[in-house]
Amino acid sequence: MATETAYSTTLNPETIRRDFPILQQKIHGKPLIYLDNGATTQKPVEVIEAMNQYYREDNSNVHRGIHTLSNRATEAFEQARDTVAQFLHAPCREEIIFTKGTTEAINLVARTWAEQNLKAGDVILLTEMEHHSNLVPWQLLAQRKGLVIRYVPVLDDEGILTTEQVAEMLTPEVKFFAFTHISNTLGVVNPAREFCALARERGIVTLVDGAQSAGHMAVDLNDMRPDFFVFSGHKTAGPTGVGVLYGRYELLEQMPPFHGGGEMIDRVSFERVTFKKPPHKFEAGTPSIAEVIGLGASLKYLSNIGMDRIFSHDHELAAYADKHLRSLPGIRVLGPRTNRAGLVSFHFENVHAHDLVTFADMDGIALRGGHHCTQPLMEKLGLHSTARASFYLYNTKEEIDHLLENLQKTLSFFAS
Ligand code: C6P
Repeated sequence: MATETAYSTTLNPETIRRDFPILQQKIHGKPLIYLDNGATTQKPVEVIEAMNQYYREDNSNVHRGIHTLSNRATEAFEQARDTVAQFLHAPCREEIIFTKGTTEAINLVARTWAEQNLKAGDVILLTEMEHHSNLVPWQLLAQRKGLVIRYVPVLDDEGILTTEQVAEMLTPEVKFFAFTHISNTLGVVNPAREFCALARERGIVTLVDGAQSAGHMAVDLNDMRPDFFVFSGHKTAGPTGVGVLYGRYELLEQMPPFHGGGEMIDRVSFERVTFKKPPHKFEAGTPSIAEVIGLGASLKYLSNIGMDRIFSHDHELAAYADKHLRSLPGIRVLGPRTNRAGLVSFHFENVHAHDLVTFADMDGIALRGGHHCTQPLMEKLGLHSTARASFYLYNTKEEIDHLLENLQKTLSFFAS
């Protein structure tokens, strides 16, 4: 196997790896090769330290106290909101709502904006490549309210969706269009700006699922102009338990609250309640303070490296893996041949994905195997599961070479 170790980008994964303590370990006696970044990414020292510092020095509740610790915690928490707004190029900081993650953010929109604005017979447009998080909340809502769901079809293993396909399906009955920015199973990057423009021209509200994109490419909401954009902190080198809902302020102002409780109210009497303005209207109760601070630190870390450089690096690794994987006998590789985001899903006729993942683990390699929470897409493609290698800024081509060697060993084992 030829190793083409040079990188066309200026990002040096060998230096970056030093920032990630978890990568310095061995699994089954072999150096850890972490290729499950689509599920969750590893955390740099900066993030661990930021959370550590909060608990060691500033731990207190936010927005409530007048004492010094509470003021410090509130300041750090609200600074993280500024960092998120800057990171996404959001028009204003009040449009950034902290949630538990992508899943909660989508459920928030389903239970508030969509609950209030969609009526029986209205159509929600999704795509066939959506993660269950961007399917199930809409199916639950459709059942409750008599809505119709239509899906932009995935036509082949490459899975590229075109603006022509989308334009054709954005008919007058469609009131809402939700789609993933990057498919977690195919690695397709959808043209979010173009899809949002098509919907906007027709007065259709959009939600972009940025779970796989926010940590991997430059996102400019001023340019993309979605109505809602969501992502999870744990996939952007940040902690679990925190995510973001960006919502256009005009919509947020009109939406009813999601959860009721402390923090989100203006005044409460025994008879009635009035609410704070966004974003606080949607942040009931004590938030995940350390996690929000950790998220801010992760976005600063990524920004300092440069999102365009990270995307190029991820893409280069995925293109390298794609090219070499395709030379393995009996393999079926999903996703586009060009412009692939940093992940590759693949399937072998005679070896189950769970066996591939188990054998990879024996060599210290972390892959994901299964349906990747995209069961309808799998069914459409006639598959039950695939193995998936997903890359990030600390991964190297040498690691992919190890994966290829490991897969060859596994194939030989099952062939004998
Ligand atoms: N995909 C994967 O291994 P949460 O769990 O809320 O942080 O993210 C959900 C989610 C939503 N949309 C997309 C496109 C996603 O990829 C994910 C999470 C992980 O692919 C876990 S199934």
